Amino acid sequence: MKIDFDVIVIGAGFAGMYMLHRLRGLGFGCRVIEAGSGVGGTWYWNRYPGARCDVESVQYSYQFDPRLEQEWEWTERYATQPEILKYANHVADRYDLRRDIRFDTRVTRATFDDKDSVWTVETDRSDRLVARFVVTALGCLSAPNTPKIPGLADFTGPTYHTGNWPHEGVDFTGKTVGVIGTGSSAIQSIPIMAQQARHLTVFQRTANYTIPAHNAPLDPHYVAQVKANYRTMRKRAKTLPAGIDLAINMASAIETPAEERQRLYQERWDYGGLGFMASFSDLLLNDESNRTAQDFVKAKIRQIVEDPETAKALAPKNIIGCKRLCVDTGYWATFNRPNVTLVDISDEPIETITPTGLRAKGRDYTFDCLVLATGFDAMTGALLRIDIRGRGGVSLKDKWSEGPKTYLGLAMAGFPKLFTITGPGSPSVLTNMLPSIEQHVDWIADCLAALRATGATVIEAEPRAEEEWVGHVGSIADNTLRSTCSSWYVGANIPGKPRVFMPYIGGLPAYIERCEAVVARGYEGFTLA
Ligand code: NA7
Repeated sequence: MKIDFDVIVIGAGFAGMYMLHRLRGLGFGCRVIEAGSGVGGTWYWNRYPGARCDVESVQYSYQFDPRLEQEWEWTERYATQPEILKYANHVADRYDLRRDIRFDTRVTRATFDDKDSVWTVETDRSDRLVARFVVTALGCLSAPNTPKIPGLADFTGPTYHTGNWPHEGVDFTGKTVGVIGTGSSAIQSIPIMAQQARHLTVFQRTANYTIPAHNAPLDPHYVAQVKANYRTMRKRAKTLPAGIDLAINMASAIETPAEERQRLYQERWDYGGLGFMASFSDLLLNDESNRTAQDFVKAKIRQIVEDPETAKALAPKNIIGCKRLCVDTGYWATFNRPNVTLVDISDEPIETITPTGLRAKGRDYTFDCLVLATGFDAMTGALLRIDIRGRGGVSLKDKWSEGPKTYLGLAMAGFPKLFTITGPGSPSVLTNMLPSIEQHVDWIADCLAALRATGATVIEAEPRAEEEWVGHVGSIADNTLRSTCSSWYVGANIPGKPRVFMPYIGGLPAYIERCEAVVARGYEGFTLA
């Protein structure tokens, strides 16, 4: 059988780009297939106004090449989507990656051939490529969720999804706009859309927590200091659960005297960002502790939002940090604007989209443009959009009918020679994605090099190892409050999706240790042939 490539990588976001770079360095013949017209993945598609990373720019970057670290200049504490996309393009140019990436091409099917032990990858451009190995680099939040609200196709104005935003941008000046959703994408974009629109109506199903970003241009002295100490900072970050270098207060919230607790929350609030959840170490372990953080933020909402009814509706009812915490610039204060209306739809779903707006709770709302800030079919959606068939023609869809099953989020029993970068069952979305991506890519690259060195041509996760890992991922998730609410972490945002806590919550250090131990024990839990 003619083999086209040693490895086919699906996706040219940060994961696919670094995978290509590593494989090339090892002398493997590699092709990356990418649906978009450019690199960047998430940052290629999510071009909605205000899109930023919620991890600070100096940390949300590659660390594999110190020269890249030193030469790239981030301009703001939290990088904007255009700046991150520029960085991705810079990386593509700097390492001459594009010549091995096939753009504007979507993989539709990947089939394992039991006899020849190869994968055939098919695309929407009628390619049929044969590879020894396949690596998926599809991103965790890359299959946009368009809810099946009746009448959606009847809306006569433009409809935009935050996860697939027009490249030329959208100017809402003078328009009336309806926004469905109050997740991170909505929380980032609403303040900006509100400045442009004649009127903005926000339809909120679940009120969400957000912490101010206090974003600002980066101080050159701070940047110089980071650059001088990059190795130390990166190393320290890898010893912390989220792979982000930030100070975690190991005290318990509930055991800290109220006044001191308040002072610490205020300090974190003033500093801004996701580090708020590190105010105390038990916020996601203890209900009572969590409530103290909820109360702090709810008091802030009441202080900022002038209309008591709106403030009440904006106050989240969930555990803080159960759904992913958001980071904003002026979100709550936006609801003080006369041109912004909040509609609470928590008790009744939207009845229908109409040609001129939507109907909810028996009332008609009209607007010129509709924005769906309705998120993603997270973690599994992008994989399941591809018809992936393993041994004996078994489909991934069938294998995962009760929820995703992987070994380390890296590989699956029955799907030999297929690796998933930041797949379900890995720390992925609970960590800084960049170091997690690099760790996975390095693990996979080293594995392929080790197989080549030993003459092995097949690697496959063993069912027992997979089962044990899935059990472990589930049981540690059950120990935290994070698995208790209806979030995309558990697939609750997608009707009919099995409710399983998908990422590994044990933290990056424990995960890395486990991955390294697996290698040290001769790829324990894998069958090599
Ligand atoms: P999210 O966080 O999944 O938010 C989607 C929002 O859309 C959320 O408020 C949903 O309400 C709402 N939604 C979804 N479907 C509906 C329907 N049918 N009716 C009303 N409201 C709906 O996605 P984002 O894009 O904001 O952020 C994703 C991640 O990207 C984020 O966590 C960061 O990591 C970056 P719900 O909460 O499900 O009730």
